[in-house]
Amino acid sequence: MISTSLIEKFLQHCQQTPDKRCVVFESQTYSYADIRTMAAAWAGELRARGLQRGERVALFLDNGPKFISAYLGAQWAGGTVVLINTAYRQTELRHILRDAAPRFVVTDPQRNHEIKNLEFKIENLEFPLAVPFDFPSTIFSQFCDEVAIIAYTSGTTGKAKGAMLTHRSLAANVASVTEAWGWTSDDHLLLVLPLFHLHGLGVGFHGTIWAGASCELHPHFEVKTVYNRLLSGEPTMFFGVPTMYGRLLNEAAKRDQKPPNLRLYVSGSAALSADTMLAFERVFGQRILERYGMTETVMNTTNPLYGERRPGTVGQPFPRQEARVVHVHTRQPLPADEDGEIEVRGAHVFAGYLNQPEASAECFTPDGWFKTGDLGRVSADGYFTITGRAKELIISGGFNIYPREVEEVLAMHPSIAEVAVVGRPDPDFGESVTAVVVSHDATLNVDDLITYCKNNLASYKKPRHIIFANSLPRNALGKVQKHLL
Ligand code: MCA
Ligand code: AMP
Repeated sequence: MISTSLIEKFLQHCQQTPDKRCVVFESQTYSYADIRTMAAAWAGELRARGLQRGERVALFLDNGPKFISAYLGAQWAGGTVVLINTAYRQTELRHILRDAAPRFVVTDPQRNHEIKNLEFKIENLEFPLAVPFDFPSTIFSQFCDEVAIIAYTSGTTGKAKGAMLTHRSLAANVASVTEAWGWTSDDHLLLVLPLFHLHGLGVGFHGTIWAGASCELHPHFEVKTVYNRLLSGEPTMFFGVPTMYGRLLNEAAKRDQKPPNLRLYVSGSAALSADTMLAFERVFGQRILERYGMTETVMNTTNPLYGERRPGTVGQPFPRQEARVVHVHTRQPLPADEDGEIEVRGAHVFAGYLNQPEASAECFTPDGWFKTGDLGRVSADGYFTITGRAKELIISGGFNIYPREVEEVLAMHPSIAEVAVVGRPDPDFGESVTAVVVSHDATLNVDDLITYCKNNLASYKKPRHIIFANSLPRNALGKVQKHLL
């Protein structure tokens, strides 16, 4: 069992290797000691402003040193961090801020206007902060079972649910990940994923500070910059969603030079097609390691560091974790190669959804297996394959979009009588959002509808295609038959 929390591990590294580089951002290098000082200042500031243990601090920030130091500082001060995607607009923000009721929201001045309408008092702090703070570095083992992070993940009702991850589950996760992938203090991760999701934060950043390693953090994925950084030979690892690998392949076709081998390329958050994986291997000379995770559990299964990385599969459970396939109705475990729903169990699994006792109880079996809602099978030699989803979900470029959420916004439009939202295969994003709309307003314009969605929801949720129909296909019970769309 893991008895150290992430913060404790980070502080140990700060003590042992204070001058080692921890994060590089926009050509500036921050050592472990630098990040510790910045995090301590945030912890002190939050404490000075009255933050109590267990109270929530929401981060509405893009990637950067401010995110990292406020994140570590809030946890160091005993707070729970609420992660917010910076693409979120009023509809999503209002829901999250009401549900999580954070004591503080840390954001940038350019985002104040999004928050202002939501009845939050705005105070501007100078960054970096300079309030001294020194907490003992060993107290965290006492609150390992308290919630470290609340991460919102879309619910089937269209409203996101706050998945509560404890210090213990985060530590169990990162210990398994670093072990499975042989992550050492010599590693330098090229980190371009958003930190407000667990792929970037719980895998990329946590792994870095758990291993006492370093990362090169970018504001976002920009294919030319990433290709150039890979060419430099400096990063030893790169983590991406399949869209990023597809774009890197297109970029390689335009370049004369190919990057030297990295220690490890990892893909996740959405299915990596066997075609992309094999094409990447042909062009870049090495095979991507595909793994499978979700917000509620962070990481579940992985292809091996050494051994066969089997295309189209997500590998086997991480060390100290369990996974199985059960029948979707009887919930009984299935033999190898039979299709069912994937369930996982272990210390890495979350503690439930905030303010949702029923949904939290429903997603666990009495003996502690978490029902992932992902359909799949397992081979006789233990490799898992994801074949579909029991939950209605569109995954576009690694971002989750619940059709219901987009339908609810479109249905409120005065000119729309009926609407159904479905995912369509997309060469870049894997899947893309398509809305089938019934309207009696002949002047209704596609661009106006898209703008309407963007004003209400994160832009990546907007439909990429809008199809007008006279009616929607419905079954005898009146339910829209989406497979016919
Ligand atoms: C951006 N846009 C998108 C997406 N991303 N549209 C559909 N799907 C997307 N994924 C839209 C923007 O709204 C904007 O529209 C326009 O594209 C340009 O925005 P930009 O940010 O420049 O886009 P991009 O460079 O094309 O971004 C693609 C991306 C990004 C780099 C692949 O989507 C990304 O970083 N994805 C990673 C998501 C991730 O980390 N997921 C992990 C969650 P407009 O101009 O109209 O406003 S899952 C997880 O955490 C679990 C643990 C797991 O298993 O990993
Ligand atoms: P999220 O709720 O944003 O954490 O998304 C988690 C979902 O992403 C999972 O339940 C899966 O449906 C999907 N996912 C993550 N990794 C993979 C993968 N390697 N292959 C297929 N689907 C994946």
